[in-house]
Amino acid sequence: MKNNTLLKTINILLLFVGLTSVSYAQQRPNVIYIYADDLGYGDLSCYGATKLHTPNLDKLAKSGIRFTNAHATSATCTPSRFALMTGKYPWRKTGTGILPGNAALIIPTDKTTLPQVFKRAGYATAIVGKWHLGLGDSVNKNWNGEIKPGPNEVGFDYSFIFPATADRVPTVFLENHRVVASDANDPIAVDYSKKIGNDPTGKEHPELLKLKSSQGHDNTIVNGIGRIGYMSGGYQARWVDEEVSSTFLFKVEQFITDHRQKPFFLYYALTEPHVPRMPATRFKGTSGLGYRGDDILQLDWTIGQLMKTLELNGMTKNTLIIFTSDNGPVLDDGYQDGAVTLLSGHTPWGPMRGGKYSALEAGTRLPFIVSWPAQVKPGVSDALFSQMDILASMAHLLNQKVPNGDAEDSQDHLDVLLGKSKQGRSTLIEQGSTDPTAIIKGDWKYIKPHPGVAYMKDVGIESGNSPSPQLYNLKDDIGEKNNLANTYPDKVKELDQLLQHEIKL
Ligand code: NG6
Ligand code: CA
Repeated sequence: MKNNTLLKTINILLLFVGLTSVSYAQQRPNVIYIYADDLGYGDLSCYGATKLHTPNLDKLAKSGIRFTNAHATSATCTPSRFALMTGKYPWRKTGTGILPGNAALIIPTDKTTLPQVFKRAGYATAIVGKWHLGLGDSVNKNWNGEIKPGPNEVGFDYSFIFPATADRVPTVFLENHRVVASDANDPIAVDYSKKIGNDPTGKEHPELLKLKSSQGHDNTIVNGIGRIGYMSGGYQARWVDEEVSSTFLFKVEQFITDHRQKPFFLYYALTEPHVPRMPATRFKGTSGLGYRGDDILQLDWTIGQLMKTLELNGMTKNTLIIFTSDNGPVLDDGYQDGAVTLLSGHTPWGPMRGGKYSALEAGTRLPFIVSWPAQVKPGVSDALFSQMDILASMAHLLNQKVPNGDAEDSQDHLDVLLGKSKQGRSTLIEQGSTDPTAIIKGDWKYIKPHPGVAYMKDVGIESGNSPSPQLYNLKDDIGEKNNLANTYPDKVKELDQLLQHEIKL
C-alpha cells in the first residue's frame, strides 16, 4: 500500500517533469534574435542611461528577463558573430577577425549552425541585416552573378543582407544569392587593394563628403560618405544610408507576416549604432547627442515597430525574443559625427571600463534581454551567460541533438535563458581586439600580461593590455579599478593555468 502511494507519487512527478520539457517543444515558439551593432551596456534606459530614453526596449525588458552578466565572445563583430553561428570560440580558428567586404565565407558548411538547429526542428529560418561572415569561395568573386556559399548554405532559407559593415564596400543588399537591383549593363567591381573605376574617393575629394572621416574611411565615396575599400558600377544597387534601417525592417515585417502559420527563426542583425551613423532624416537631431544617439533612438523605434507587427499577427505571446549586441561601444570609430563632442555626459559603457576592441568588461558585457510572455516570468538575472550558448540551449528547447564535435564550446543553459535558474557558466574567456586574454571564473576576472598599447588613442578606449597580470573581483569592482593580482598570487596562478588550458583544448 505504502509502496503503491510512493509509486503513484513518482509517476506523477515523472509526468510533471516530462510535461514541462515536452510543453516547451510543443509550444514551438517563434524565435527572433536581434543583434545591435556596437551598442553598449549603458546605451539603454533600462540599463541605466539617463540621457537617452529607449521606451520600446525598456518595455521588452520589463516583459522578460534583463541579464546583467551576459557576453559576446569578443569585442569586435566578425568573431562574435562567428561564435553565435557556430557555437565555437572564434579564436580557435584563424581568419575570424574583422573581415573586409570581399572576404570568402568563414562559416563551415558541414557543421551544425544555429539556424540549422531550427531547420532540423522544422522551422522556417531567415536572416535580415548585417552579415560580416564572408561570401562565396574566394575574394575574387563575381558580384554580378550568383554569390555562394553564404547564409543560405549555412542554414538560412531566406536571406536579405549586406555583406560586411555599413562602412565597407560593396554598399549593396543581397537577397539570397544575388545583389538587389543589379544591372548587367553596369557591373559591380570591388577591390580592397587599389582604386578601380572613376568614382571619387574621400582622400582625393574631401569636399564631396557629407560626413568627414577621422581615421581611414577615405576610399570610394558612396552617398557622400567615404568607405573602406573601392567599388565601381552598380549605381542602381547602391544603398542610401538613411534608408538601410527601414529597408531591413520592411523585410522583417514581411517575413513575419508571411510566416503566421509555421514557426520561424529570424536573425535580425541591425546596423545601428555602427559607423557611418546616418539615421533616417526624421531621426536626425532627435537625441541631442549627435547621430550616434539618434541611431539608438531609431533602433528603439524599430523594435517598437517589430513588436506592433507581432501584436497585429497575434504572435506576441509565443515569440521568444533575444535582444543583444555584438560588441561594446565606441564613440569615434572613424568619422567626425559628433559622438564625442555631443556626448553630453552619456555613458555608453555603463559602470565598466573599456569598450569595443577591449578585454576590459565593457568590450563584451552587453545588454541582453529575453522575452517570451508565454513561458518566461519577468525578472533580472546576474547569471554568467555567453551568446555562444544559444545554439546548445535552443537545441535543448527543440529536442535536437547536436552531433559530437559540432558547436564544441556551446553549453546548454536553457534554464538560465528562460529564468528557471541563475546558475550560468562557471567560466568564460573574453577576446579583446585580437587575442583571448581574459577569463572570468565566478566573481573573479583575470587578464594575462599582453603586449600592445594600454590606451587606443584613435578610438579613445582602454585596451586592457598591461605587461603585468590583472585580477579583479567583479562582484565588488565591476569597474575593474582595483587590481588584486599582488594580493592573491594563487588566484592569478590558478586562472592563468585555466586560461592556457582552455585555449589549448
Ligand atoms: C575598423 C574600422 C571601424 C569599424 C571596425 C569594424 C577604421 C579606422 N576602423 O577597422 O570603423 O569598421 O573596423 O567594426 O577603418 S565591427 O563592429 O564590424 O567589428
Ligand atoms: Ca560590431
